[in-house]
Amino acid sequence: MAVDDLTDLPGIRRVGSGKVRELYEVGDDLLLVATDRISAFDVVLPTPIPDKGRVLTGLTAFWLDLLGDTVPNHRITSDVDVFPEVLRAHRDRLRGRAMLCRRADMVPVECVARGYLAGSGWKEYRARGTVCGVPLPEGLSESAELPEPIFTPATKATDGHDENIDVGRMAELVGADLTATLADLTLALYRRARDHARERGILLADTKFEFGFVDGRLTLADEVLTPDSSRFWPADQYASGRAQPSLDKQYVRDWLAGTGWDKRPPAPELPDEVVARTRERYVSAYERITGTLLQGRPTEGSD
Ligand code: Q0T
Repeated sequence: MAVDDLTDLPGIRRVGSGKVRELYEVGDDLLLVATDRISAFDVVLPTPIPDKGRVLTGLTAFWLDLLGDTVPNHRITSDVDVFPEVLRAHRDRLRGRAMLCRRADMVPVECVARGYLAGSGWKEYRARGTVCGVPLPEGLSESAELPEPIFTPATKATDGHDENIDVGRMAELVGADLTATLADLTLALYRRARDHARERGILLADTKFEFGFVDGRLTLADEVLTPDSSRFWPADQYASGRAQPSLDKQYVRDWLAGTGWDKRPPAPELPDEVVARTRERYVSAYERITGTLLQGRPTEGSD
């Protein structure tokens, strides 16, 4: 069965589109929809991963429940049965994948917390001994755990990529008080999530939060602590001094690398086995983190 990519909900205005998500306007509110699309090496692949959208929306909902006493969030509901009447015709397509949210006045900075040295953090550290201008001890190796988690804000550059900034620059953009508040909040959320994940055998290397204001109150928005906004590493395979395998995408990355694809679109179609194994990675990440089965998951062979 071809998996529906949810880029069109007839009669509902689409107000945003990302590599793997869609944003719709519903009255005064927004509907955030996670599709089954997957990206690798910054390119959206032509082959969807069944259940990926439900895994990501389910993980966001789980973390919002866990972290709800630290900060208010934008969620109204992810229960399609109580969505507004205008969405009734789309209920079955949206079930499990969509979250109805309050519209927020977004803070134009991505709030990143890092507990380990990976990605752009490792690159900057290797070049300058700092991450987002924060000086770090000498001699850290790739993927090393930092002495303390650090706040490393970023802005969306015009090319769509993230550009790391230092907190001084963030203060120029949004003010010193909000910068200090968001740094503290980001680190508090990171620590709680990191501790939860670690108890379940998963290292949360880093994660990105987005905040906004709803009725003047600071509010956590966007997707939260998903594999698309975070680096999750299997704890039992962790060793510093090298890049870590990704909990979710490693199988896809390894297969793509083995094809000799040059990382320019279009990417090759994924074979069924790569799709099945990657889907299993997402579903088992969900089940490990939440301690519950993904509701309504079809049994093997029934689809
Ligand atoms: C947003 C106002 O568009 C986005 O992803 C692509 C589909 C991300 N994004 C979210 C917002 C949100 C949220 N979440 C909100 N509650 N209020 N804007 C803007 N961009």
